[in-house]
Amino acid sequence: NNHNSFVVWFTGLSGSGKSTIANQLEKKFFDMGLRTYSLDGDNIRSGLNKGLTFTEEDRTENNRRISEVAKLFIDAGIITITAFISPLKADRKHAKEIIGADNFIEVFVNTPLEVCEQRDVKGLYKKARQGEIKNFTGISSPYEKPENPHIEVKTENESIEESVERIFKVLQAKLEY
Ligand code: GGZ
Repeated sequence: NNHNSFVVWFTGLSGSGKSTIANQLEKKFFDMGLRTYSLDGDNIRSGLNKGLTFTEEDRTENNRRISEVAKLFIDAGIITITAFISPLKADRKHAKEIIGADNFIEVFVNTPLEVCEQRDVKGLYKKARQGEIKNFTGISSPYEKPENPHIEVKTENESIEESVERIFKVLQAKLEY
């Protein structure tokens, strides 16, 4: 019953552009009349995962619960997009196992730390450097790059629109008509 549904699992640093790309991708599916749902910090860390911190243990639990929720969404036939840092290889591997390899598309938003830190849209990198935020990904907590993502996006080389289009084309090939 999960024809036509899959999880697009974004991974990348804070400020890499995951959410922006995810939102534009979702709009493309919406315009095609397809049902989608995006899971992100705004709807998961504020509710279901309220109380989880940024320790390694809590990130693992955060990512595990997201995977289980994403699985329910694809069972419901909904294209599901997740936009979380998901910094640990083992956690992404586990996500793929929970969701099912056939329904799991990993997209690595490979924006270098220097660029994310330069942008510092929310001022979090500055706070992390000053020690005001602990366990900050890329500064005081690891980010393990995926070695074999289905799709890799480099936001310095490509516009957001181009990245979205490239991801969309790969996913279109997975859709059944
Ligand atoms: C990383 C943090 C931290 C720490 C707060 N480390 O750019 P944002 O603000 O909007 O996105 C980041 C978000 C990361 O949460 P995730 O649930 O995606 O992370 S994980 O998959 O690792 O569980 C950032 C904000 O939360 N934030 N503290 N210490 N990002």
